[in-house]
Amino acid sequence: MPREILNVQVGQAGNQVGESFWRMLLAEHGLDDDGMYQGNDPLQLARVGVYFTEVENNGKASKYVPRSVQIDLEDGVINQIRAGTIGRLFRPDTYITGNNGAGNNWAKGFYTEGAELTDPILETLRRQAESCDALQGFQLLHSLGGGTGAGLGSLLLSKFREEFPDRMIATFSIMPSPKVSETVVEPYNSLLSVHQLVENTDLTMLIDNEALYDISVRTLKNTAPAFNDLNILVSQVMCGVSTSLRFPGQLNGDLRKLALNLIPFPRLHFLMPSYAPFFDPKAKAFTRMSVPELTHSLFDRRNMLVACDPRFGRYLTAALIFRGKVSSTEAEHAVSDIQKKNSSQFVEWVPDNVSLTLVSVPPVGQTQSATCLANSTAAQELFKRNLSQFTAMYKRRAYLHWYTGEGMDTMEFSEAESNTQDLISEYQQYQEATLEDDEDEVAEEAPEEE
Ligand SMILES: Nc1nc2c(ncn2[C@@H]2O[C@H](COP(=O)(O)OP(=O)(O)OP(=O)(O)O)[C@@H](O)[C@H]2O)c(=O)[nH]1
Ligand SMILES: [Mg+2]
Repeated sequence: MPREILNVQVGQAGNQVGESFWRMLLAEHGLDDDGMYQGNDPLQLARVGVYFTEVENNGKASKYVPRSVQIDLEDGVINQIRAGTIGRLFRPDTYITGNNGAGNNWAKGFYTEGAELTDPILETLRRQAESCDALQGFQLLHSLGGGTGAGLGSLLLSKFREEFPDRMIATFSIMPSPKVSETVVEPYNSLLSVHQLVENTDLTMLIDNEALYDISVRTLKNTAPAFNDLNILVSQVMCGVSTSLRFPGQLNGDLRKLALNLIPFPRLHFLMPSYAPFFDPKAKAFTRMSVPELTHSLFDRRNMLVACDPRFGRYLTAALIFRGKVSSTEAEHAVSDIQKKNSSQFVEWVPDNVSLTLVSVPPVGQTQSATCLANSTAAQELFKRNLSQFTAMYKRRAYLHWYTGEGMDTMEFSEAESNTQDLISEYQQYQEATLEDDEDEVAEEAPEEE
């Protein structure tokens, strides 16, 4: 019996990414837009219950309904989804909207407009959770740059912790980039969110709009990507990441096992995904990649969903998921080859820190793919980028009145700033830590003689 995940999508980005993700999940599990099974591979249904609830249909074939709640403080995006081709797929009572929006203001999402909506949201979530056999946890989709996904999203995470302390909490969190959006207060909203994510999630998959934009322009040759283009990339990666949860496999079969392998220190639970192959759909000569090529791409910054260079950090851990016909010996060789050739990039004090999962079901329309979730100290680059943009405005107290006007204390800004500084130094500390640290201490006590 697969253990269920409850998806919660909040705000514009959360809901738009969510819509794209659900479309791809339908295709992967052989379901049509009404949730009816049309597939031809029993593996598609073996663990479909992780994300879908099977509903009896008056003696006819079952219908599969997403286990999901769609939330926004304004109703535009949600109305579009509801009126779209998969709008009827979701339970009608799982759409929850407010009227006023949060207008890019984190404080409105967390303290005022959003806080007013938490009771009906939690009521709906409780109902969904109670109808599960064994809920493994929550998956929240949101951007960190706005007011709703970031502010209300953060508030909800703290409520999940309170109400469901023994469930896993994972997020797919979209970091803002000036290449994609021009709103000045985004660094405030995202840093305030990071401050919350450090405390209240078990796993955060970082998705960086800057990286999505670069992949679209450089690799996919799309010079003016729209949100929908970026979101297809995100859902490819979300499907890749969740492959081991959704299909039978040996390793990392649920969120807790995934976290156990990937998170050596509780605060450092920010994972950078990478994916291969990304390719220009219009390029004729798209050739099949070999397993070593696929593996290599996963460690290449151009395939990473976060604009960080892994060569400037070290991998604490990583989980690789190959899909399609991939030989396990070939994959193991490719991975150990990379680790040997780049040994300085992997901390040596976590032996076997790269895990491998193989799933025979490829993504729809492809023969193979590979996804990596990396816990790399290079993630500090992303937090540094956010922190420097935040600090530039915060030291002049720019735009603060919008936040204090909602009852927020500026102390919280200072706390978010110092919590992020701490996070960055923790990454740095483990980046520098070596196996010899202890031996040095021993050596000091008893100096070796030449
Ligand atoms: N990748 C991606 N990013 C998005 C999308 N929509 C918005 N964003 C980014 O998300 C940030 C803005 O957050 P939104 O999700 O629009 O805001 P919200 O959560 O609805 O909050 P408010 O509208 O402020 O109440 C900016 O950084 C945008 O670039 C989307 O569909 N995909
Ligand atoms: Mg919005």
